[in-house]
Amino acid sequence: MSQKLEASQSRFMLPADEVTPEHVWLNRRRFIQALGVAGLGLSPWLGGGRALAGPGFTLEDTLKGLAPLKSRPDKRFGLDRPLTARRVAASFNNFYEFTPTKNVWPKVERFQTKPWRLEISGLVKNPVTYDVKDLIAGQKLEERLYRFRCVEAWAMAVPWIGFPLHRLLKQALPLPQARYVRFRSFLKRDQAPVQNDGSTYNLWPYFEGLTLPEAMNELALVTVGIYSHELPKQHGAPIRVVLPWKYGFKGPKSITRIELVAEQPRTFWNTLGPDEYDFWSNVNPDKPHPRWSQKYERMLGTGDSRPTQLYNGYGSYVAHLYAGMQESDPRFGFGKG
Ligand SMILES: Nc1nc2c(c(=O)[nH]1)N[C@H]1C(S)=C(S)[C@@H](COP(=O)(O)O)O[C@H]1N2
Ligand SMILES: [Mo]
Repeated sequence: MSQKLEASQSRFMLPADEVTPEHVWLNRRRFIQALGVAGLGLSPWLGGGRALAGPGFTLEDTLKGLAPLKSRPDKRFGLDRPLTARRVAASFNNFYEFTPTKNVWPKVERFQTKPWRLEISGLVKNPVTYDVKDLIAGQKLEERLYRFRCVEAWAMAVPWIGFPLHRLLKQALPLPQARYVRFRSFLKRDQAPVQNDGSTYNLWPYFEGLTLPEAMNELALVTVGIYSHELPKQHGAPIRVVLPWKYGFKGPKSITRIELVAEQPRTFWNTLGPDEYDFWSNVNPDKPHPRWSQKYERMLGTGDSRPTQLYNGYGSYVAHLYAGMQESDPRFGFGKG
């Protein structure tokens, strides 16, 4: 292991890294009480409980055996808050293919993420299908400390490892008609229990989309690791998208296809709940979700409350994408302003 890697690892060994899942659970319950949020869709704070791993399957099992990844720290992305502890981030997730609760890790044991193929197709000159292992081996990886904001008002700050999405798109050579990008996650009904139950959010595989300029933005990260290692399955192994200026659901996990298209694509949550989850979904404190305020966010693990920032604080990178629009423009954020 390189010195650089060791140094970057020790940076993350904060006291909070010892926080146990029990603390997470307690904070979560406090959080539920504080917000008084209930309902369907993206707000099932109430789900869960400690669930139902196979006998002896532990959170530790989802972290052990992850290969370390070499990366160069990208110094442009400093944080205004402490990193979320590794085990906290790995034990409070949204991954509806496995469960509508936050307790995803106990459900991923059977999920096979190797080998994995990723197709880049559609309106491109150079369609290509990568073996993800080779794709990762062939990239210069960067480590970026990003804030991350879920539409449900929880937040974290984590060291992702990946590379800019624009690299893949440029290699594929988009045709002039390509104006949007559509992402598709996996379909493995035998490994993802909710995909197999025939009812819950029955629109699989998960799909998302961006405009091509959004996808080409420097911030849009093809993500293959976190905390100096490959992604644990609950974080969307082996390859996912992270868009730190948008609500978390815009970044699909465990993707299998990136397709360039001419028309604005439909998206999973917008199709299921068009009044609540917009195509744009840029983080905006002044656009409440129809069922809760977006003024504040709660940090996972510590429970700290912080004011939400427009574009999650990344306006210097992305505000130009939405320049000139009116307050009422959904690109500015969604909800009853
Ligand atoms: N395929 C897929 N991708 C997904 C989701 C999902 O349910 N399925 N949930 C989204 C939501 S709502 C959030 S907040 C983030 C959560 O990422 P994390 O669990 O790594 O924190 O993943 C996003 N990507
Ligand atoms: Mo989310």
